[in-house]
Parts: sequence; C-alpha cells; structure tokens
Amino acid sequence: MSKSQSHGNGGETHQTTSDADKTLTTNQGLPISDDQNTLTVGPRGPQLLEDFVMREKITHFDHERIPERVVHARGYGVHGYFEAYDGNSKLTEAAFLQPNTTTPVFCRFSTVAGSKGSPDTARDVRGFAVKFYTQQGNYDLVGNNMPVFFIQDAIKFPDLIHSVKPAPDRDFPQAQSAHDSFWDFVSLNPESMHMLMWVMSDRAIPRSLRMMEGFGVHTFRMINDAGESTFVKFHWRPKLGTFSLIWDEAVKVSGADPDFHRRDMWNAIDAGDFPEWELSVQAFSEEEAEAFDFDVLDPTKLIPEELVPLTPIGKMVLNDNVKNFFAETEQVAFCPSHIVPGIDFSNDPLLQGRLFSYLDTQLSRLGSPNFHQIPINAPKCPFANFQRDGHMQMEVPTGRAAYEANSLDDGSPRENPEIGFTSHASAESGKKLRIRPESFADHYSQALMFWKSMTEPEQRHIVGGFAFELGKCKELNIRKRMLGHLHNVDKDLANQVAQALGMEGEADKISPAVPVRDVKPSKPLSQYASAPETLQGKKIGLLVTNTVDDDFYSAAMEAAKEEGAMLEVIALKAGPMQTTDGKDIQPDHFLAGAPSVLFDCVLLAPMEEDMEMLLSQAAAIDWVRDAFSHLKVIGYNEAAEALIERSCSDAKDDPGVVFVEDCDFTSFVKKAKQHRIWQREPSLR
Ligand code: HDD
Repeated sequence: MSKSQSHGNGGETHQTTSDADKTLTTNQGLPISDDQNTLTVGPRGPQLLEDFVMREKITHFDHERIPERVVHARGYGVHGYFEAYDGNSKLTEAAFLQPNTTTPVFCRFSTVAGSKGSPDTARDVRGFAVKFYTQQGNYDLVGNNMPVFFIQDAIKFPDLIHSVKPAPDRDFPQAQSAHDSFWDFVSLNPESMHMLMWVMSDRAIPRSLRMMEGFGVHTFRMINDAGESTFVKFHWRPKLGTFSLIWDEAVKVSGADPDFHRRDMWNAIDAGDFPEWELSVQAFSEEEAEAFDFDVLDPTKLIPEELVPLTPIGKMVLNDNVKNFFAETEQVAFCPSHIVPGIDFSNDPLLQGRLFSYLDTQLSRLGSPNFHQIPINAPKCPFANFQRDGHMQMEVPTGRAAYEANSLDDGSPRENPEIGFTSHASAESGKKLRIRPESFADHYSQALMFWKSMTEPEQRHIVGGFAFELGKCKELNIRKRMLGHLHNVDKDLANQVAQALGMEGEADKISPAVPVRDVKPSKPLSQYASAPETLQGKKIGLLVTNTVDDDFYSAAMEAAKEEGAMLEVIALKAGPMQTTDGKDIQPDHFLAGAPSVLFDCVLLAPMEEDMEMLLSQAAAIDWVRDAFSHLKVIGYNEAAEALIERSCSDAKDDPGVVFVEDCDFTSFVKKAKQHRIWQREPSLR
C-alpha cells in the first residue's frame, strides 16, 4: 500500500515506505492487526510456526546488515550541487564542467582504518568521495584529504590495510595506526615516508569535515573537444579554511562525542550553513611533466603549487542531509572507473589497480551487479543496455532481443561513436615486466619538503605524532628502523622523535636508493602559514551557572551570529533556565555532558553567587583547564576570574585569555578568529 515516488533517475519510480499509508502491513501488503503479540496456543501456550507476521518481521531484521566497507567503513554522506566556472573548455569537453552547468552531487567523507562504529576523530586519512550525477553519466572523484598515498602500486594495498587493521589473532587495536604491525609494514616500505609525514601531521585530525581539503591524488587526464590531452591533479579547497584538532583534544572528543564530525556536518546543514569547496586543477602538459624531478605517475608525490598553480574550475555546495543513512550513505558505491567523456586515466599503477578493485568490492558489499539501480547510485540521465537479470533486478526490461546489434526489436539502444566515451589514444609500448620505474625511487625528498614547509607548531605536532605512535609500538627494532628513515628525511626531526622516545643515537642506518634532494618549502602545504582569521562555521561554548546575565547572553549571541559562528550554552543542569531578566532559555548541554573539547573557543559567564559551588566542581575546573591547554581563546566576566585562577594559574598575561568588559565582545572575537594561541603551547607540552 506504499505510494510511489519519483527520484528523478531516468524517469524510474521507486517505492518508499516513509510516506506510506498509515496502516501497518506485511511486505506483501496485508494489513496487520496486532504487532505486539506473537500467535500462541492460549494466552500462556507455545508459539505457532504458522505466525508468518512474526517470521517475516524477524527474518527481515536478521538480514538488516550488509558487510561494511573493507576500508572507509565509517563515513558520512551529504547531498549537494556542483557549479562549473567559465573557461574550462580548453581543458575538457566534460559536459558538467561547461559554463552555467549545475550538477547534483553526493559526497561521502570517511575515515579509513576504523570499523563502521569507530570514533570520528581517530588519527587517520579522511576519504573525500564525490559522485557527480552528470548528463553524460555518473562521474566519481574518489579522493582523500591528503594529496599523496602510502604505496606506489595497488598490489600492495591488501598488505597496507592488513597491517593497519586490528590484528587477526586479537582483533585490536581498533581505528588506530599506533601499533606494531602498521609501523612494521611502513618501515619496510620507504615509499610510505612522504605520506607518513602527512598522517602524523594535524591533517589527520581535522576539526571538521567542512574544514578539510580534498585531493584526487593521482594524475588524471582532461581531454578537450579537439582530442587534446592535458594532465591534471584535482584539489578541493574548503571555503571555511583548513583547521585541525589538537591530539589531546581529538582523544578526548572520541569519548565525549564519537560522532563529532557527523554531528557537526548534520547540524551545519540543518541550520542552513552550507559548506562549500572550490574545485581546482593543476594542469600541465606531458612535456612539462618530463621536466619535473619526480614522476607524475608516482602517487607518493605531489606537484608543488609553485611549480604548477591551481586553476579553479568550479565549486561544490553541500546543502541537504540524507533522508535515510543506510539507503543513501551506506549503499552509495563509488568507483574511480565511473568516468565521463573529457576525463581519462593516467598510467599511475595505483590508479590502474583501483580501476579494478572498486567495482569488485561493490559486488560483494551490495551483493548484486544491479547495485547501479539503487536510487543513490542510479544515474540521473537516461541509461540503457542489454545487461539483464541478476540478484534484485528492479527493472522490467521489455522486448524480445537482449543483444546488440539486433534487428528484431527497434534495434536500440545502439553504440554511438559521436558522443560515446573513447579512451585517449596514448602511445604505449614496452616489454611485459614486474618492475618499479627508477623514477619512483626517491622516497625522502618530498617528505623533507613537507617538513620544511611546516610552521613551528605544525612541526611540533608532527614530532608529537611520531613519538606517540612509535611509543605504542612495542618492538624496538621497528622503532629503530623508523628512526633511520626519519634521519633520511631530516636529522632534526629524527633527533626530536628519538629524544621524545628516549632512544637517542639508536637509529638504524638506512641508505636511500637515490640521494635526497635539496628541496624548497612550499607554503600551501602548511595549514597555518596562511590560515584565514575567521569564526565562520566555528562553535563557541558559553559556560553559565544557575542563571546568566541577560545583557552578556544577548550580546554574546549577537556577536556569534555576526561572525557566522554557532554559540551553545552549557549550564549546570540540563533543564530550562532563565536569564537575570527572566527570559526563558534552554541550555544546549549540561556541564558534565559537554567538556570544552567540543568548542573552538569559550566564554565563561558564571554568576558571583554561584562561584563557591562552581569552584568545588572538578568538571568546571577541567573545563577551563582543557580549554586553556588546548590553546583556545577564553573570554570571561568578572566572577569567572576566580575560576581561571583555580584552573590555570599560568593564564596570567596570556593574550588569549580576554576579559569581556561591559558586554563588549570585540577583543574576544578578534582573538578567537586566530583559532588557537600557538605561543601558549611550548610551555604546556
Ligand atoms: Fe580506496 C574505498 C580513496 C587507494 C580499494 N577509497 C575508498 C573510499 C575512498 C577511497 C574515499 C571510500 C568511498 C566511499 O565513501 O564509499 N583509495 C582512496 C584513495 C586512494 C585509494 C584516495 C589512493 C590514492 N583503494 C585504494 C587502492 C585500492 C583501494 C590502491 C585497492 C587496490 N577503496 C578500495 C576499496 C573500497 C575503497 C576496497 C572499500 C569500499 C569501497 O571501495 O567502496 O575498493
């Protein structure tokens, strides 16, 4: 009895149950009279096998789960649209990249190593996969938030993933790389060194999915309507800037709110604060590529923007949360092989392997070659061929002839050389071999470039990342091997990590296959060298007690609104409360349920009469201490002075601890826009 609803995919209709008739029915449409009690013989007698209502319900429930993704199991999907800029036609004939073209998209962000229920803020690479529902078919740009990868050849991917996933004998550690098997693998694969620098940096603990860059990683081709090919690398830049958590914060957020990133995304979109990214390419010719001192087919290398600047080609806005997580986010199937005319592959051996792996994994995960018929995967342009049958065929193909060419039906659909996809006719020749090109042999120079490009705090965090992870690695030989690699990257980096581990002078000697080059720093690699000063999209936590001064509250709300930030009130109790003027407010959180790690900056506005009680609360002291040691800007009223003194006696003269006088938030906002008070850090860690 469910109504049909069009999803706009090729004119197909699909049944939905959300808007179904109000009567509860079985899957066969039979109205159900009693959904609370199983059929029994007498009120206290045995249950009857005959009870098809109960059996259908339980059987369906028993089969509700599908295998989680073998990697990127924990993810969050959002709908949106992509708008192309002018001027792309000299690069590509792709229809969705032509001027005045808007294309619906579905974007899924993910962690890599953790299982579906793991915390959002684990140290990890983040997946950044976008499905463009173009008029020439679906195009999937399946990238990450880091521009390089651990390995150069797809044949090593199962080993990489087995090394980072929980050990097969004990099934832990979960959602972590801080363990022996991961460091064993990467220390035996020096090609991982550049990626390890990224993964140990703040990039691996993003503040928000809305504040991450994205990268296509591989070199792709764009083909224009004259058939000319240009190499490209894809970059997504977030409008809000690229920001990260601090490691201690990430660890605590994992406990306080394991859904931190998905909640943040859901809330922002729900509030109409739509995240936006600009898509750019680095475009370069094959001749230019020949001149680089690295191989553009090697996915462990990036192209410094100083060498090839970014050309913006469009923007993506995410503006709609999913209606059903399983139907959309879980069932969405990305494949790098989903391509459109105007874009093509390169010979990057990692990319070539991926072109096989994704279709294969969808078959086992979604269970049928008809997964393209699931609404979230179905193209939004007409599609037709003679593929037939298979598990869960949702369509009713008509006609007598299921082959091409045929003369029995009307002969269609037929191939079309005019508009059909053609692979770029690159000239390829050579002997059949299993060999890594010599041009892939330099594993340290770009790792050094990354290190040199970092600001001081970023370098400190990288050292901290390596020290933490290797500290969890019990096998001393693995640590020594890693220290040897770090030595090849940069002696100062290696020494700092060795010192933190208490292993000075214990690095293995590892000879690089080719000499490490003298590289220049590349400024765009740093998140903080040119981070925008903004509160846009950030979250302010306002700590209050049993009531709050009306003027302070209203002015804080106003200031947050003006900056495009969200302000949430944390009170001592969860129930409704009143301001001093009797205005009703409903706190967003109560103190014990919302540690300050959940906010970007904080305001303290307790009432004088509540101070004695507040100072006796460990949760309040921890709240302020954590905000201070996570380098946050703290704004406070007069009554809060005692709380600051009790929780952080070292806060005196700190530029980020700002007294809010006469409800004027100007100084607080100015400071808070800096995101963190970096100069506070050396004395704390
Ligand atoms: Fe992969 C999923 C990104 C290398 C095999 N990958 C997956 C997802 C992302 C990436 C974002 C999640 C898609 C989603 O949200 O559903 N993968 C990358 C990037 C890589 C990369 C940027 C290197 C540049 N991947 C890679 C290799 C292989 C795979 C070398 C295999 C040879 N990846 C898979 C997979 C997954 C996957 C097993 C698991 C679930 C899925 O595909 O749909 O096929």
